[in-house]
Amino acid sequence: MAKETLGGVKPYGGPAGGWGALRAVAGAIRDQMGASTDTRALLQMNQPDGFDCPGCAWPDPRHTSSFEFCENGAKAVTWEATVKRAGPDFFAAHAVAELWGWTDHALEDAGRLTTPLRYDPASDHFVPIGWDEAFARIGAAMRAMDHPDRMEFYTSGRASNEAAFLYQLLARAYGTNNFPDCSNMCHEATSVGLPQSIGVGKGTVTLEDFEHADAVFCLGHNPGTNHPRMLSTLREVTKRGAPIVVANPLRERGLERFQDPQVPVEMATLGATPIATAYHQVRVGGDAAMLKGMMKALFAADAANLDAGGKGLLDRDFIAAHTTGFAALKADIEGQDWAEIERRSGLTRAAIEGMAAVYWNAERVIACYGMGLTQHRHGTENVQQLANLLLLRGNIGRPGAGICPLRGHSNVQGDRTVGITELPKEAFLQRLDAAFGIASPRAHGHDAVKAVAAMRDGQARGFIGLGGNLAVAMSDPAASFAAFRKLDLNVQICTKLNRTCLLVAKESLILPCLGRTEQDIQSGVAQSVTVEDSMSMVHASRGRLTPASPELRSEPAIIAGIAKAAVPEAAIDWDDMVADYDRIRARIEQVFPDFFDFNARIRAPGGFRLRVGASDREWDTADGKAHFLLSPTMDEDEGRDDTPFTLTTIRSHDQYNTTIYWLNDRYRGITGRRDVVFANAEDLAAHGLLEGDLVDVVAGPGRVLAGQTLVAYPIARGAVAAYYPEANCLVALEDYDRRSGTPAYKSIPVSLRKVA
Ligand SMILES: Nc1nc2c(c(=O)[nH]1)N[C@H]1C(S)=C(S)[C@@H](COP(=O)(O)OP(=O)(O)OC[C@H]3O[C@@H](n4cnc5c(=O)[nH]c(N)nc54)[C@H](O)[C@@H]3O)O[C@H]1N2
Ligand SMILES: Nc1nc2c(c(=O)[nH]1)N[C@H]1C(S)=C(S)[C@@H](COP(=O)(O)OP(=O)(O)OC[C@H]3O[C@@H](n4cnc5c(=O)[nH]c(N)nc54)[C@H](O)[C@@H]3O)O[C@H]1N2
Ligand SMILES: [Mo]
Repeated sequence: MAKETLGGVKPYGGPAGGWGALRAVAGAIRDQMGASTDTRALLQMNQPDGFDCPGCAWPDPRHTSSFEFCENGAKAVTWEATVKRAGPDFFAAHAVAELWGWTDHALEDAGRLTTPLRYDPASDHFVPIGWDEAFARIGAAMRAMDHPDRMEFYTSGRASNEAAFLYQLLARAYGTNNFPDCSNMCHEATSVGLPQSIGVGKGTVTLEDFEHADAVFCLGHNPGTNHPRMLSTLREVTKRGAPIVVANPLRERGLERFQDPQVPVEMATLGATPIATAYHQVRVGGDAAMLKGMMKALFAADAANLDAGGKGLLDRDFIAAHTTGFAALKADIEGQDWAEIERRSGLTRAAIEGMAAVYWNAERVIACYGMGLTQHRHGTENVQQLANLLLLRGNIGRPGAGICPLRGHSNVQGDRTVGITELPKEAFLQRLDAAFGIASPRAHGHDAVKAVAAMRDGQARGFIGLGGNLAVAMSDPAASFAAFRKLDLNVQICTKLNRTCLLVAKESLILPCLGRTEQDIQSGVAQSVTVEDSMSMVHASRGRLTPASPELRSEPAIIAGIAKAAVPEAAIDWDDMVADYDRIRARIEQVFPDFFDFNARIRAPGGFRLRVGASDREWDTADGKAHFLLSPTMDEDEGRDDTPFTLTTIRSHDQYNTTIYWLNDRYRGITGRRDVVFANAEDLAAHGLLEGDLVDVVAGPGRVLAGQTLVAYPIARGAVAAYYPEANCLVALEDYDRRSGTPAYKSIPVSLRKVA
């Protein structure tokens, strides 16, 4: 079928950003905020005195001057600041059985929740309930559990540091370390992999480092959609003439060309800045092979350089002084076979050598990466191979160089910092116990996959979600939906209705909370919360809008309400902390010494940076060294060669995780639909398929995504791509990285079955 006749599919010729982005913002405001609205909200985003953008975790360069434009930040804000409401009338009009049939988009588009709700099984409706009764019911259900490990405390990464800290305190006072969290599905490969390599599970660069980098590598992330403010940074890098090398199976417009809406000349002249200097369409799941190939090329070039009387291309002083494991890594890499590297990566040896040459010709290198590296069976090893590559030339812990994981939710990193972890360290638990007079449990708890498995198997009986939409975000909806339906208690603390709320248990409650954009008044005083961005900068965020409903409570207040009902015996003065968030911060400081002078330091414009040892070449590992680590395999996805295609799941330009704003994906040329599968044109021809054909995507018995339309797209051979969350039905719950628990959302072996 020709492009023109295939509905909603038309290649996009423009740059990322530009007028299309401005039009999209205007559309978002019109759609969600009506005529009467307060668009000032948008303008207060990331200002010294405003709120932190709930969009992404990319830092704001200024935090002190006017707001920085970002289309997808604007969508996140208008979606939250919408004038639409899902109040008691809405729930009286729609039974749960009916709502279940709505799309994910329609559920959230009903608007902001306004009042606490309890599920009434007799009528199959959610009905309003008072806060006190809601807390009493939750407390009673929690106290009825026969063991604290029956409860799962999920966190999605929008929660502030203050909310997350109280939440982990609640769970530990109650008696469990079951902390499934969104980062388990996201950068857990980073949180597990990097501490072993460099002693810290966070990025080592600051925004300023980008001003000094001589080359930037972008592996498996899509900033045009997911971290749009990063494009301004990348634009500056190319303007300086520093190369940007991309490894991504799909051609992503934001990595190719960017028209900066902040630059009037570019806008007026319709000019654009090219971003990538080299774009390598690595095979899906081919990064480990590519990274090993780059190191192999580097070792060879280093040897040749030494032979020719040079100093070599490795930073030998750094390696000797700061690392262990070099000899073993060298032997491992030199033992790899080029033919195998080419086959696994889908890139030619010449291409990989070219990438490596850019790497060794640059004095200072930053490597950025996202879900394309982490969401694989060997995601942890991928991250560690990237760290190896950087360590070989001392590219960690000096200006203009380092590793830069693109984090997910705007405060996912901060939530971890303040104690949301199923694997707590003993020293932290001792400080927590001393600060609050509790006896925290020592047994490690569940991550996200294990939590859903425990619910499925009946070991977990209760769930509280501090934000998020876990049942939809998780692999295998059939398994996760059934797991939720078996529960005794399902509590969702959220801003909008989503499918996880509709998975009713014996007792189900929806507790509506304030969003980032809204005023949070406690004891008559407007409160600020704090968040930590991708670069470990902690700063304050203060909402300005009038809350969507007078009945909304803040996340800290809701957590305190649950805590008082569930663990009344704990001698913790919850109300005192909630009355003034400075007191929560003082407690955070007491438990986490890195937050010294917390309340003073967040009052400084721009906040402060938390210590990241590796940024200063202080390696917080057992032996005080950075480690070269081996990966036993080059195959990220182990022996799954027998299916014709490997499917990766991606985000459209008009979604925020499970929140579907609209059905468009502008840069990939898709309008008004999401039921598409992107495939390489030559692969289509080789399999006797045509663009426009209707196919079922089959991952195994019972794992079928039916009725998708094929779209020819510049994507690596052998790869196909479909949207998350629709494609989650193709991922088995058991399909995850054994070391980090991260689901393998980015490499699913599939075949395509043409629908007659
Ligand atoms: N507007 C918006 N912003 C967001 C989000 C959102 O949904 N919408 N989500 C937030 C969250 S929670 C997160 S974690 C981040 C996610 O940010 P990203 O990491 O950018 O997320 P994805 O869209 O999942 O995929 C990234 C890229 O990986 C590529 N890719 C797929 N498979 C492979 C592979 O095997 N190898 C390589 N090298 N690349 C591959 C895809 O083509 C895609 O370009 O964004 C955050 N920001
Ligand atoms: N196939 C596939 N699956 C994936 C991924 C993938 O790339 N591919 N990515 C994974 C990743 S990286 C992530 S992070 C997860 C996302 O998993 P989650 O974080 O669980 O999901 P979200 O869609 O971000 O959550 C949306 C809901 O959060 C609530 N919410 C919004 N704002 C607030 C707030 O301020 N406070 C509170 N309390 N609630 C709020 C709203 O009710 C909304 O419905 O999905 C994972 N799943
Ligand atoms: Mo994420």
